[in-house]
Amino acid sequence: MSDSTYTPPKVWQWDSANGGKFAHINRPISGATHDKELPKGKHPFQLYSLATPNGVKVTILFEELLALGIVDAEYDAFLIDISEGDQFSSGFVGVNPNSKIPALVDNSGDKSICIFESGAMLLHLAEKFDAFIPKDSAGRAQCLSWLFWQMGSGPYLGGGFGHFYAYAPEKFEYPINRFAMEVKRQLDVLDKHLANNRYMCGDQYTIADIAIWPWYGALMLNKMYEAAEFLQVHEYKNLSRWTNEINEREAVIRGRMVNRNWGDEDEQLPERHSSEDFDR
Ligand SMILES: N[C@@H](CCC(=O)N[C@@H](CS)C(=O)NCC(=O)O)C(=O)O
Repeated sequence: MSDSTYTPPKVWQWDSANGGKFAHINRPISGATHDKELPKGKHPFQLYSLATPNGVKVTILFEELLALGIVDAEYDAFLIDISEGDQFSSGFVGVNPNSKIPALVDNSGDKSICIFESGAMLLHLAEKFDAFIPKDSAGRAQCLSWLFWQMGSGPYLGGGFGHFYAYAPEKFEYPINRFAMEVKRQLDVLDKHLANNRYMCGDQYTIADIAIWPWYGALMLNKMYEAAEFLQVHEYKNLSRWTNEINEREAVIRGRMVNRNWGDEDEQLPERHSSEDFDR
């Protein structure tokens, strides 16, 4: 059953050569590795990000707000290449001491506000523009429950399942089994909920959908870890219906492109400074 003969030493040691695909950027210490200011554009919001699922949540919300005609939600999106260590610049760490994309600066008021954690950004923007969040307290509580569900559950999919299934230097049965079990359970939670709800909060499309779709929708569409067959995602019919509906939204198509610097050329927009950038 066990693949491993590893016996932990009394004291953990940092072995920088043994961390899998991201070994070269992972460190057991926080803080900046080099001095570099962040670039700044002209819009009220400055986003520093990459088109991973956590980054895409925020660009989808910006594009949805702009699609509603909310021009005050204009933003500049600068590329942070995490494989190059851009998240460890002094400028980035100044906005997000946790050195992870996305990081956002809201310059729309008298004072600049720095925000880190994608869920905090979704809530900040939804409240600021009074959009994509239910107004009644029961609906709002439901929306926040699913938003925080995603923030708590996503790491089992990404850091757990995804890491051991796709990125670890070797395939180990124990962690792949453990996290595949948990991810299947999560998919079933979503599927059962969506059997009776068009979106996560009933008929209203909200930041809960915007948080969940980039992770679980991408998995359903086989755009994540190439794990659709392994996890038999076609079994989750309601989740599949929801995934496909959101996948067709114009703002979602745009949001997925922003800060993407890999894959199909016509699906990439590494930096975004205007709606016209999508037409070039
Ligand atoms: N809980 C955070 C997670 C952010 C996160 O894990 N970002 C990853 C990319 S998806 C990252 O920047 N990794 C770089 C690193 O770990 O050095 C959020 O939702 O904002």
